[in-house]
Amino acid sequence: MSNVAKEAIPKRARGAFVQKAKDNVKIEEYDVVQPKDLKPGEALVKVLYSGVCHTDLHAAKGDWPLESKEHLCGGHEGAGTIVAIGDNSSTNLKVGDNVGVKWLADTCMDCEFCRQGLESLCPQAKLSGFTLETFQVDGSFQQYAVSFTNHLTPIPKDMKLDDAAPILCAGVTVYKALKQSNTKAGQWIAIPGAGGGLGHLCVQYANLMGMRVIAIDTGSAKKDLCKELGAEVWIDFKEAKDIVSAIKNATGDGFGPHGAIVTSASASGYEQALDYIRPGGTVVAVGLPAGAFVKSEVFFHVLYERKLVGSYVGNRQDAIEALELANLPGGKVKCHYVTKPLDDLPSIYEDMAAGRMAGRTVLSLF
Ligand code: 8ID
Ligand code: ZN
Repeated sequence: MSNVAKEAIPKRARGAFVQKAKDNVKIEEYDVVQPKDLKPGEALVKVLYSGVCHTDLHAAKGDWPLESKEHLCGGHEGAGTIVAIGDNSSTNLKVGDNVGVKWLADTCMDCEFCRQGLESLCPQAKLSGFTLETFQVDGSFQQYAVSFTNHLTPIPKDMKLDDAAPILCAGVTVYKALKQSNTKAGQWIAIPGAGGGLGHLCVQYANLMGMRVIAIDTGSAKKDLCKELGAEVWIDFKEAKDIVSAIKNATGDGFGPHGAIVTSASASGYEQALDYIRPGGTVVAVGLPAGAFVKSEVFFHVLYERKLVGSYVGNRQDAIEALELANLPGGKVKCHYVTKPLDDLPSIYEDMAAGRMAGRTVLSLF
């Protein structure tokens, strides 16, 4: 069969699993789905690298008002090579292609939302490493992952797979969120969570789009990273006495930033976002902390024509564009990451929960 790689596909491989929400993550062996068992539209991906997103930690902790799959293998920033494609699949992808496994593993491609490129809103969306009800989809914290040809993202041939991995979620999400903010070149954008996985990429995409960046996070490692990446203003949310005034004054005219991309993984990052946004400005909600609410006094919300927009990952085209921008010569957008083995995932989750990680951690699966 031409749709199966020549290299041997093992019967067993290693992955990271959470039995049920709130359990510890464990590294285990599992049965690899064999090429003959793939359905049309499915592909087997040999995952070389996977970024670790705070979303995986939220899912493992059961932070959200949604149930996830039992015996869940997380991960949705996978980068690897296709080793098999199900018979009778209609796709331009080929065995040997480098591809990305992102959060949106598959959508119906036929509903009103898919037709408009709003694939994240498809009611039948299958989510890598989360999965609702009947759609059981494991993610990229495993050496061989079944994914779907509709939504696998082609990775440019000359792009390193470990560089590409974090773009599949962190990159595409902030790239789309920046577009949603309607902030223009020369205008100010505030980024709470700027030193984290999403945030530090947001600083770079914003710079590339010509925006002036106010980075908000805490600690010297994140400060140094944000400054190095081109943030014009740094505000430490733990040290600032009056964070609303600090952010409003950062723009020089006291009106505050035109846009804000909230990538904070804690509810506190949301509390004052609508208080410091410039009149007419847009707050884009991206971070998904447990039990968080955004409050805005209706009187001032109306008077200052404030906008609050939710933004959820991106569509297939956003993913391709985000990768292309991260692969530009000169490296204007480049994920800053440390690479660790799969076995380190439990301690990576501990560091992430404690806010000790500047940038991203990328798992090496082999
Ligand atoms: O599609 C989406 N909307 C989407 C996609 C991917 C991820 C949403 N997310 C969500 C994740 O589920 C998570 O809630 O975005 C959030 C950030 O994910 P991440 O970047 O992977 O997390 P991180 O690397 O831990 O970074 C979070 C940063 O927030 C800072 C932390 O110090 C850390 O650097 N932070 C916190 I916690 N509270 C803050 C505050 N009050 C804050 N920064 C500013 N102000
Ligand atoms: Zn993610």
